[in-house]
Amino acid sequence: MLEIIQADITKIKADAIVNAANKSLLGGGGVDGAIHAAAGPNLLEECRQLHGCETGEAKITKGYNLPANYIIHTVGPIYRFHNKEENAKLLANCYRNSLDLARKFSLKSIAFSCISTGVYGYPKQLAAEIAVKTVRDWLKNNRYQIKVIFCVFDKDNKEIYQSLIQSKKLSF
Ligand code: AR6
Repeated sequence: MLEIIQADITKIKADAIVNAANKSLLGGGGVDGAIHAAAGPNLLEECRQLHGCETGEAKITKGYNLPANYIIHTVGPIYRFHNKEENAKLLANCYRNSLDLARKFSLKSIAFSCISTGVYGYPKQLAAEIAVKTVRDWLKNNRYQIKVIFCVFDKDNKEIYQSLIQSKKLSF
């Protein structure tokens, strides 16, 4: 099941929310900064034990002061560092690996932020197409029941996701 919510992801009560982190996993700006600020300092403590995360990979922590039980930290590609195909592959890996972790922890709901579409510079339309296609394929291939929320923050992403989720046909 897919859903779009326009909200601050730190307010969402899902089994897990997905953070758009950096390779250090030690916090930053954007959604990462908001999640660390809302979760509290114990999150940073746990993140220090994880020794970073490669681009496209995902790691899980507790949610601490958040309404969500868990935080899945994934590192999206920095758009200018890769060609179009590499970017697409790395971004798809973020969604797939996050969903694999959710299944491993028997989670029943997961809210994704729009990974890489802020300071990492991924064009929003392209990123959303990859997000929706990857999640749909994963749900089809895994036969695992989980509610997937796309948590959009800005108006552009809201409109892009709404039109993608209405139409089954994607442009690739
Ligand atoms: N709730 C939901 N979405 C949000 C929130 C929020 N509170 N705040 C921002 N967004 P970004 P990236 C949206 O830049 O591009 C950090 O410094 C935002 O509108 O947070 O993957 C990390 O430490 C955008 O659509 O993440 C990394 O260094 C989306 O979240 C770097 O930024 C992602 O924007 C990662 O860059």
